[in-house]
Amino acid sequence: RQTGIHSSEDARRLARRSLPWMVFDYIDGSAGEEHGAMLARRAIQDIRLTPRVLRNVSRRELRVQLFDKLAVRPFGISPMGMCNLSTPGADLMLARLAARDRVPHGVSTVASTDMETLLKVSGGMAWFQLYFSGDGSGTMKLVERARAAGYGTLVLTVDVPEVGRRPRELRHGFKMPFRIGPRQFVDFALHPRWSLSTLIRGRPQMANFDGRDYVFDRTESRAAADWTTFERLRAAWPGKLVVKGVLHPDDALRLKALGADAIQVSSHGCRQLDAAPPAIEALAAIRQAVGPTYPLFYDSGIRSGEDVVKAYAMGADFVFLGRPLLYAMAAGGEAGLHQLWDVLAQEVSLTLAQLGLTDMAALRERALPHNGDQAVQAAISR
Ligand code: HOC
Repeated sequence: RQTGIHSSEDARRLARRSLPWMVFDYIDGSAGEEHGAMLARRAIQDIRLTPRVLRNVSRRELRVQLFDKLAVRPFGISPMGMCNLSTPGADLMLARLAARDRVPHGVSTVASTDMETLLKVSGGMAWFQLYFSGDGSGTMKLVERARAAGYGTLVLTVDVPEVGRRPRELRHGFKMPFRIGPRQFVDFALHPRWSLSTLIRGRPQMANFDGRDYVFDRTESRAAADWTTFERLRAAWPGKLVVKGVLHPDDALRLKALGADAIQVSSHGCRQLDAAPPAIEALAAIRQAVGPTYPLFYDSGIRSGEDVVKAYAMGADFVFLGRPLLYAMAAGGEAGLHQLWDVLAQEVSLTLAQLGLTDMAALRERALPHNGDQAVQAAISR
């Protein structure tokens, strides 16, 4: 089924039409005045990649080695809360896609489907994303549950000591899980297709977590997490531990020294701090700090295959996307998701061809702006 999605901006435009304002603004909104989100996008847009010619790029490889698995695509699925707000069954659509393309599927603490089901449906490709939550024992209960379910990788999100203020969602009275008052009622009534398909199944719930501390004044334990908390978690978790939400090279170095298996450079899609630096610039600085071989992942502001390539050029070993996938599912369900996914893969492949490269590893090795290689010039210009 054709869904009219030829770019993530197409998906966003269609999602804006189909979703209630409250849901669209929850997904689309960022912290504060959203200036940081705009700068983060601009920093990615401003990276220039110089084409190289006559290099026989007829066979191009998009597969990427990721820990002990070979991902079929060089990008994966970011953990996102309450995905089923975009369309019913969204979590399962993402899990099926992860199983098909052997890419990691971030399962959020605040997912709307339980972590056990998602691990199964993803064919073992799910990674459980952990917030420090409730009292410390709540966190450990989730860790134990993830281990019992068979998860091999934990993604610890460290950039939410408190949940960021996103005025757009607050204006609509968005809460997790949301309540339906008079304001929402009008919004839902004006979006009958979404309301009939979604609300008829009951409001999407948080399946792993009761959400008691999502509200702003009961977050003591999450805000109190410190390096000792991290060390305790590292000691308690035998599997891979990815730490997500790092922007400072010193934090990255300390996490590396304390045994994090990988760091995910991210500004949480600029949903946490309007003043955050563009995450793509932090990625280049952190790559310089941690050296060429330490695993670095990236998310925040990726909207196209060219953006994926740029993130690899700036030092990423793997890239994750969030919002565009939600837009695509809101716009066209599972068909919309597949259509955008294919667009992204085509864009990556075509970009490699333009750059005279045949695989992502070559790009990563050659394209860092500081390593002096002539194959690709990737530079941030302002
Ligand atoms: C327990 C804290 O990642 C978002 C979510 C934030 C969820 C915080 C839940 O909306 O960006």
